[in-house]
Amino acid sequence: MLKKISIMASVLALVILSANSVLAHETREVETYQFVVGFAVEPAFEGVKNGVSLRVTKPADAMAAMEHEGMAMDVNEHGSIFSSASLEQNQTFEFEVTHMLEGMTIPFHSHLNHEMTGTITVDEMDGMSGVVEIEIHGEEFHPADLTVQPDTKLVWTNMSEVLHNVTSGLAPEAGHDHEEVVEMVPVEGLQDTLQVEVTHVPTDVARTVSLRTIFRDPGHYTSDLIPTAPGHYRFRFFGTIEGTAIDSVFDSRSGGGQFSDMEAATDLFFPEAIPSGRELESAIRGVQASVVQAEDAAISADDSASSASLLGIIGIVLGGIGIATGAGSAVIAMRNKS
Ligand SMILES: [Cu+2]
Repeated sequence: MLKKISIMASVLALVILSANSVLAHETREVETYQFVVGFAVEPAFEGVKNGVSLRVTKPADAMAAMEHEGMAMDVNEHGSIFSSASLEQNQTFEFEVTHMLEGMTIPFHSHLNHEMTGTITVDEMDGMSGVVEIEIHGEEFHPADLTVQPDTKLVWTNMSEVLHNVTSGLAPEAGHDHEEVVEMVPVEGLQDTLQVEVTHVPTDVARTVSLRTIFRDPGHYTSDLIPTAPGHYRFRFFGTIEGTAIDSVFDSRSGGGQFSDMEAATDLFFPEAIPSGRELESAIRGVQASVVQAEDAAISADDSASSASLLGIIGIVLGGIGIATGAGSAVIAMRNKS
């Protein structure tokens, strides 16, 4: 299993490396699940509709997946029917022969010594039943080739001092390291059990949003969001998956994580720069402050002439607010259209 996971990890690493330039998402094991996390749209720019993207998969239990999907079973495939942990001396591994295997011959081997092989032929009419013991010695299985009926329980016991394992399928030819790809299946229904807290880290503003499914993309979830400030974002997923408690934090790049930071949109505007919401807000605040100053000045002014000119200034300033607000609505309207 450890080997499987490490192979899976290296396969994933390859996939991630090769896709890195396109998709800067972080892939991580969370409990027994695999999370792929990032912004729904990357590169991510402030002011543009985006969201949290979460994909959750888990390793397919080979048998369960086959029963579920009625797929053809390849008993020769490495580990497709069973694969034990490494067995120390006197440790055992059990496998109960199911009716699905009727009529098949399942090869098996010790994954730690590919020279050691055997076969299980399943025959309803002619074969051993009950509990069948197989001893693992230094160089071979005793017995190596057996015929059993469905419902027979096979028990392998490692009699030697050497670590052994029992894996179904054909051992790859000596000298060839076999490749294993663990099939991953989507985990569905998480919109009901998992939430995400989105934090804009520089301002420490957080909001918890629910996840929604994506049409025809099972196991992939998103939340709709228009990020309005650039920089480091943090996604914290919490809740449960299939009864397992989850609380997992993912940071964007500048926080040491692997998915894209939110980038300022300034450089993309053409031909006119559109101020961002936060820029408009601070501009309006500045104008408001000027109005207050002007009012104070008007109140303290003695002669009516200067009052009049100050009132004129207030008028200009108020006009400025009108323009800024209008621009803000225009920006919002434009962004809604896109
Ligand atoms: Cu093997």
